Amino acid sequence: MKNKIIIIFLLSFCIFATLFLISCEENLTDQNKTEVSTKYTTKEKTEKMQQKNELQFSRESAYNHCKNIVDLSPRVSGTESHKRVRSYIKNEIEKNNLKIIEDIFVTKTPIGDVEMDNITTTIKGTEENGNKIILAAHYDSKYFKDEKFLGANDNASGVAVLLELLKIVKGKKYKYDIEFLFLDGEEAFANWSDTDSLYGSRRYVSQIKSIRKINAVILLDMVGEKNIKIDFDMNSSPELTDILIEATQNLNLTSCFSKRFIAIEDDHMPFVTMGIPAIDIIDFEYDDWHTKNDNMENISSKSLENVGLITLKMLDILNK
Ligand code: 1BN
Ligand code: ZN
Repeated sequence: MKNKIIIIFLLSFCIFATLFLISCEENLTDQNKTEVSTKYTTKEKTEKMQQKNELQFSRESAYNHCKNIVDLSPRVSGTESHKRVRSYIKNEIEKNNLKIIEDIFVTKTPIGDVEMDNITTTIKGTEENGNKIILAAHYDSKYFKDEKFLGANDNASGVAVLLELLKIVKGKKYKYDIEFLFLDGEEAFANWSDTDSLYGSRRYVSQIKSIRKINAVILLDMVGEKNIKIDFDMNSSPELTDILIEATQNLNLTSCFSKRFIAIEDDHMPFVTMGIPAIDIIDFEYDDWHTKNDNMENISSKSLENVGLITLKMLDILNK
């Protein structure tokens, strides 16, 4: 009987000791976990994920960019609030440790001389031959004399997708350079015409040294509307429309296409006219186009994400 008690006592001791050790180890692991997660700042974590090519397109982050830009808006070229949006874009580029190149110029418009600024940054490709793909979006908003026009969809949405893509493209190893081009002065100040519109893109193409170095231009405009329906733009280069279709099919996102075929004049036109392949990814059927209701209520983070994913897939195809 005495022996039995001793054995039971020893067994209980062993079980208790084992449970105690396991619980200590779990605490230690939790502690280590906290150490790892507090060891790095958000910026450092992003950099580490960029290096490992682990970053996913974040629809929340794209939506926040859109909201932040709208909160700083209107973005009429030449105004103080436009300057604040310029700073926001430049700050986001800097956060990714990339070099900002600004082309600040003054141009004649129907409301007088206006200062504009095309902002670019480039993520180098592995081939190092200077061949590039341009991802573009206009960041100015349309001027209205007596109205505060926010341009959430037109085109804070396109800029927001590009800013989120910056982070992801930086972690990829593409063959070609990827240039991010934040265009100014897309909107007309009075009536849309050859001379009153596309100020930034016309200026950009006037400075191109070799058109052969630009493999493709992908323009994002009005890409944030709920239930997005991307139009088939007949002014876009057919080879890039084919790639857009391939990318969208690949991602099972063909529901993002409209059934409309329309010819759109937008920032891709000066490139197309020069013989550079360019495409406008745009959903032009927008009830609140150029109205004061073009606000965040119309913006869907899902649409921003879908367009971001389609653009990334197009980059994969173009870099094959
Ligand atoms: C797109 C967004 N555009 C202006 N804001 C270009 C455009 C102008 C497209 C007129 C169609 C008609
Ligand atoms: Zn517009």
